[in-house]
Amino acid sequence: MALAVGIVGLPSAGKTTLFEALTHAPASANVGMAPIPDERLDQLGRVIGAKKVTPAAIRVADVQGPWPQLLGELRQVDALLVVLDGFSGTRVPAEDLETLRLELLVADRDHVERRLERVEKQAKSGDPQLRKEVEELRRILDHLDRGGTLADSPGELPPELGPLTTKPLISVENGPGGIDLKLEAELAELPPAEADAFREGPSALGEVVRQLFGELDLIVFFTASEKETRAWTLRRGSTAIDAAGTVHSDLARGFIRCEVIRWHDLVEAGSHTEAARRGLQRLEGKTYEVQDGDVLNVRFNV
Ligand SMILES: Nc1nc2c(ncn2[C@@H]2O[C@H](COP(=O)(O)OP(=O)(O)O)[C@@H](O)[C@H]2O)c(=O)[nH]1
Ligand SMILES: [Mg+2]
Repeated sequence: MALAVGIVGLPSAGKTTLFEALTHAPASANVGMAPIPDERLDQLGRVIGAKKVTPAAIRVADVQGPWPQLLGELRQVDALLVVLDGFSGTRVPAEDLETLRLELLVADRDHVERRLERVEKQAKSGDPQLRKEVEELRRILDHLDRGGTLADSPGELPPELGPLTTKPLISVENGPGGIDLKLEAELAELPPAEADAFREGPSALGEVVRQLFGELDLIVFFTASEKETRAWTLRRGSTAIDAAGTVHSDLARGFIRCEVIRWHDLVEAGSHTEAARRGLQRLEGKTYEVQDGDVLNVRFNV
């Protein structure tokens, strides 16, 4: 499952506009994939002569609904993307960001409190596991009431909690002081080269995506064949077998070993064969830690 990002912000701040700009999907979709521009992938595709070049993507949700339901959905995502109205002249973006942070803090406190009430009732049965959770939740609530946050709460958080305030949060100011999202949503309908020519440079949304990558601690690896050359995301620290599973479960199941070339070596060599001849291709096993920019070819047998 691809990593997911939820868009939050005040009504009419430009959430759906950002969704359209990132995913190139219609506003009615609510969930879409945001392709991640990557110059390395373009170079690889050209050198390989790939018929199809597929960028890596992050799932983006333009979360809808009344506040409680919306918060429930946001607990499921990996990061939050906040849109701040900087175009209408009626809002102060920095203040709106502060308000939202407070709302998330309050929502997390309420969430802990409600869970504590529920688990306290269940713990009357004497189940030691539940009693332990009651103690943990009381300790956390006490920490929150002293002005702490879940992010700096000592000890482990119960995994069922799904906190909001510990998620990476990236804000986008919509307007002349930040990114003109309305323009970006319109340009998303053009081929990327034409859009770049129009704004005389790459989209500032690329920077937002890069920030997300950093916050989520993601790396990119590539698979490069003539049929399809493709970029994939992976959590930093993942191994060759994780990468194989990202491409297809069969590749992980039947994993034998994997050939690894640095993307730049492959571009310079011009082909897998030439890279191998130059000794730039390595053979690695399941536990190899995949590096950002690796081109992988998994040998497998099912
Ligand atoms: N002028 C201008 N209008 C914008 C901008 N971004 C969004 N809008 C308009 O503001 C309205 C609300 O935007 P929308 O994305 O639907 O907001 P949401 O309620 O947060 O999803 C729409 O009519 C947009 O076209 C912008 O950067 N400039
Ligand atoms: Mg909307």
